[in-house]
Amino acid sequence: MLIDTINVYRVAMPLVYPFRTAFGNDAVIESVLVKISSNGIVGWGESSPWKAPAYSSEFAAAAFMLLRDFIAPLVMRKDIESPEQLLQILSCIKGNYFAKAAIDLAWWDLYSKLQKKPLWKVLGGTRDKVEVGADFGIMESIDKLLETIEISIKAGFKRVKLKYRPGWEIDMVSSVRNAFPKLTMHIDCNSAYTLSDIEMFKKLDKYELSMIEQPLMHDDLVDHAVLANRIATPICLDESITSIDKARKAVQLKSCRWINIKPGRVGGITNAKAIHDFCNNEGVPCWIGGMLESSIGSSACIALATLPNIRYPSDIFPTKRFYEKDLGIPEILLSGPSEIAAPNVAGIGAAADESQLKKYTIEAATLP
Ligand code: OSB
Ligand code: MG
Repeated sequence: MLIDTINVYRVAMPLVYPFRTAFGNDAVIESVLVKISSNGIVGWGESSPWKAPAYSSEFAAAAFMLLRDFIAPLVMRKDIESPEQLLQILSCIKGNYFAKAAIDLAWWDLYSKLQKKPLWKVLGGTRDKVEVGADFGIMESIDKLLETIEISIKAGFKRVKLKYRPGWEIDMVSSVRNAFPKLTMHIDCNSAYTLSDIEMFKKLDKYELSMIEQPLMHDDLVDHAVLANRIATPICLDESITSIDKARKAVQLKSCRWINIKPGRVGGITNAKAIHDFCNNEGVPCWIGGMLESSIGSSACIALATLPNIRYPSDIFPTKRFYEKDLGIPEILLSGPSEIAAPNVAGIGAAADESQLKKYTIEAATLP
């Protein structure tokens, strides 16, 4: 697979309403797209670190620049036959997982297209439909939240994730638990807390949350192990797991009982699969997270969610939940209550809609 052309795009995708989390209120999602070509066949990749370095230290403008000035020149005109070879080529760049993920996804799309197989089958997926959950940002009132949860329960969603931040905490969880005693639910703190909040986390134990996602610092493993030892509710790490090495250390330290795998955050599909396989061997269950990607990035998440150690409904959403029109085609649709079908086409299963791409592009580069 000789890579002969590379296109890089930084795009801004307007949301239908702002997404409110512990790290900010966003009305537009900035994402980075990569198109690689080999002999006329193209592969699409996407990764979405967002506009500001508020979820992690990465951000879209920097990822774009890194892809254009360092990563694309490293990959250009190379004959890359295996995912390990791509990792090897990129190994001289430290960190910058989101930027690396965009090219990794494009490589996997192209690779599975050449094999004429869906990506999820190439990866060894064991189911053709994946379970997905409903997810709620911080809202203007508890009543509004309860009303919205009720709608998703009626629509058949099997679990609910609630964004959690100072000012939207125990009272919120207790109201939801009172209204829905049997609901499978968890909270996502997006690293808004420290060990000085242990008493608050202990109080959450009685609400039987299935897990608490990323309570402490975005790059911490040690304090999470301390917290995990003091509370009954399982901890799930998201932000802290940026590599297979971090996953190994988290398991060794007992920092978490679950791992949320996001292909962007860990540098792509090869690393995501490696983390999945490692956790499977260690008996640590996983699920797949997302960054509100277009259907290109979401399709990679769907492929990963077909793997056997994905044991909780994933954060993969139908396009219409966040966007009026998807940047990718086809858009993501539910195939049934709380479920999305893995596509039966070769590759990742989505590509950019050229007119949407043109509309949303902030900057673009072409190599050579
Ligand atoms: O922490 O999981 C997160 C979205 C963007 C950035 C970070 C996160 C999220 C989500 C995804 O929570 C949920 C969703 O896709 O609605
Ligand atoms: Mg999270």
